[in-house]
Amino acid sequence: MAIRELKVCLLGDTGVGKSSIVCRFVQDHFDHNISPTIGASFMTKTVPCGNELHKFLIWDTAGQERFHSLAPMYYRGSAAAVIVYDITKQDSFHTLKKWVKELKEHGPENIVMAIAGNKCDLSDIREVPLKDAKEYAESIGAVVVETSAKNAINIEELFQGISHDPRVAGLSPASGSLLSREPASPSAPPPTCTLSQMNKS
Ligand SMILES: Nc1nc2c(ncn2[C@@H]2O[C@H](COP(=O)(O)OP(=O)(O)O)[C@@H](O)[C@H]2O)c(=O)[nH]1
Ligand SMILES: [Mg+2]
Repeated sequence: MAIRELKVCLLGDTGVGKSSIVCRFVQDHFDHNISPTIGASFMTKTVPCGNELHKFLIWDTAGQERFHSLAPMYYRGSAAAVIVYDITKQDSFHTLKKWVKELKEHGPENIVMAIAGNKCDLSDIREVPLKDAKEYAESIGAVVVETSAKNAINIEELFQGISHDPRVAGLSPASGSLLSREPASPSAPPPTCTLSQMNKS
C-alpha cells in the first residue's frame, strides 16, 4: 500500500491543548499534568486513507512568544497547519487569527488550515461561540471543528479532515516521499533548534 507522508504543524497560544491533541491522536492518552512544550516536539502516526496510508509527521510547537521566531521552521513545507484555540478563552481565538495572518503572508501556498476549538468539554464556560469560529473559518477557507483532547471528541476527525482535503490528495501521487509545498524545505528543523519529546509526568 502506498504511503504519503504529510508534514503537519500545530500552532496556537500556550495552554490551548496543542500537545494534548497530539497526545490523544498518537497515543490515545490524556494527561492533566502534561508538561509545557519547549521549542517543539515531534511525533508520527500512520492512518489508512482510502487505499493509501497517510503518515502524519507532526510538529507540535510551543506557544510562548519567545519561541515565535522558530515557528517558520515548522510551518515551512507543511501540507497542513492545525491552529488551535481554547473555546473558553477569547484571547486564544485572537491569537489564532494572528497565526492565520502569518501563514497567509509567510506560509506555504495552499497550506491546508484546520482550526480546532479545543476544550469543548468545558462549553459551560465558553467564551467563543461556535458560530463565530465557523464564520471566520469559512472566510479564510479553513475547516473548523470543536475538539476535546480530554474526552477524545473530534480528534480523529480533525486529522481525517486533513487527510481527505482535496488539496492534500492532489499534492502529488503517493510516492513514499514527504509531501511538501516547497520541495527545498527541510522536513526537520536545523539542529540549533531546541527539541524535546513530548514530556509526560
Ligand atoms: N478540560 C480540558 N483540558 C484540556 C484539554 N486539552 C488540554 N487540556 C489541559 O490544558 C492544559 C494545557 O494543555 P497542553 O496540551 O499543554 O497545551 P499546549 O500548551 O497548547 O500544548 C493542560 O492542563 C491540559 O490538561 C481539553 O480538551 N479539555
Ligand atoms: Mg504544548
